[in-house]
Amino acid sequence: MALSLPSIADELYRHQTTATELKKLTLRYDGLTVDDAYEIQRLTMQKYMAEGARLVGWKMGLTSKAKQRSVGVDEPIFGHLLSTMELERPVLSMQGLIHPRVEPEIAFVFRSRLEGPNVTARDVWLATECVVPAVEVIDSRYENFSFTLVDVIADNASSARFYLADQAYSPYAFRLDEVGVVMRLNGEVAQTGAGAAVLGHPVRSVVEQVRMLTRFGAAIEPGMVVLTGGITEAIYVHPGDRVEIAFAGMGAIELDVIE
Ligand code: 0L1
Ligand code: MG
Repeated sequence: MALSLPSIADELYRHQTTATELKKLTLRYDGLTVDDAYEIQRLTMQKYMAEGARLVGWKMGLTSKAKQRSVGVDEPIFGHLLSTMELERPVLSMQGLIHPRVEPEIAFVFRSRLEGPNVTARDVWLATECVVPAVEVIDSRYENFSFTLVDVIADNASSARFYLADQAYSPYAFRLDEVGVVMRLNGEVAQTGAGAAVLGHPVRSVVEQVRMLTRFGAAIEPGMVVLTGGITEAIYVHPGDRVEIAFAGMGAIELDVIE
């Protein structure tokens, strides 16, 4: 089929806003590149922003070796975080979602701008206001949660919802690579992990985020949040579920899933 990035963005927007699955783009369009996929992502997000959503930050995806292996890549991807994706309370409604999964993450919140190809971990620490335990809800719009790299980038890296815990911490309070996480589903341990699953250390994820944004002429702006990537595998959730995520030394998030 002939390639028209705006019409592919229209299609994805329609499926995202109606919570309906679609067939992988790469099965239907020849020659889609990673750059095309980021352009489709950008065009799709512009539609939400034209409707009043605000860009509040960025998310890194495919930051663990396990996830990279599952998609057959060796580098991460990024997506947009919009104001409409943020949960004010730790309650996840299934409305507007297809087959959501949740994963624990560490979020960084920034006080100053970060841009450029040569940003270092030290620059990131100096620009960081605080770090916050977070949960990301991913919800691929593709059938069976199955996609290639290009598909998932076009679909805004599967972003759906996110929640930041009430308590923020100094970025110097803990070794974030050593923060252990236990995720329970309805009282049973479902996943365990440590911050080091995120590119070795979550700060590396922010460095990588800035490097990738620079390639696309974007930056981390003051006040923005960055979700650095899943500390464990994501788990499927259904109405009635309760997910408890304990971040060692950083408190816990209890997320209730409703219809
Ligand atoms: O946040 C993530 O790592 C998800 C990136 C996209 C892959 C997926 O949907 O599992
Ligand atoms: Mg994630």
